[in-house]
Amino acid sequence: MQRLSWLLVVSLLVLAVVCTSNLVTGCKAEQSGTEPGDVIVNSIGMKLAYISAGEFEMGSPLDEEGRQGDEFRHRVKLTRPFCIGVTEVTQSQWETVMGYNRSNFKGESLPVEKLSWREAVSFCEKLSEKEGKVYRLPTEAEWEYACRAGSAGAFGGSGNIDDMGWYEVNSEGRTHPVGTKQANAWGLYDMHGNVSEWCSDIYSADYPEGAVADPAGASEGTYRVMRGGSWSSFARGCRCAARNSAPVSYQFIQTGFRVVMEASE
Ligand SMILES: [Ca+2]
Repeated sequence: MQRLSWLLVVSLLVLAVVCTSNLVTGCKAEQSGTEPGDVIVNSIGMKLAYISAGEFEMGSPLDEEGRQGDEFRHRVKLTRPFCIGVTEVTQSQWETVMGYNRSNFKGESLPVEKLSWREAVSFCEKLSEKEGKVYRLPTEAEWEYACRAGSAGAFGGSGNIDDMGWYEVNSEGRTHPVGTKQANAWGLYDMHGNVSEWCSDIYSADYPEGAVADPAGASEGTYRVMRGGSWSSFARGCRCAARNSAPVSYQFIQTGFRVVMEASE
């Protein structure tokens, strides 16, 4: 009888360990993302989509309408998966982390704007400390990969800028709450228009001539990249491949950002 009791206790212990490890595995998968489309939510309510490593054609074809000379098409490989903000950083999220809000158009769910590249980097550093994860600005290549979400055309998603973004024709001269136009194929909103978005790269008009892996921009220079166009841009400035840049201290009422959280592989 005593042996039976011991067997029962041991069995229950084994069962408990198995159940706990399953829970931990499930929780980890939920937190770090396992496949494209998986969305996690951090402590300030920011949603981030898991993006797999992969390859794509960065830049535009010669016959794309509105094309500029700094969009040389070349093969880019991204060797690491990453999580990227499903939306631009909102004023509510910004204020929670930074304690102030200088945006021109005021509203909790509006994208934060009128912030310098340096301030965007500072936000990422503070958020990293708060969350215990590595947050940073996307590289220009990560940004375009995420914007295209598998599309080779001028615009992601439906391919129609009017469906996808707030820009000069439909914005009525202001920003709009994030996530109110259609998402692209990877569930990301406002990659075209609303606010243009700071990236980490130092801008260079010359892309690499051949295939590259994990490009991170020029090694020297004073201009940082901004992507996606804004509420005040024409359609051509909102294309996946369209590039813009400004010095690190400049603040525009057209420019905000979204974050990348580094993902476990
Ligand atoms: Ca945008």
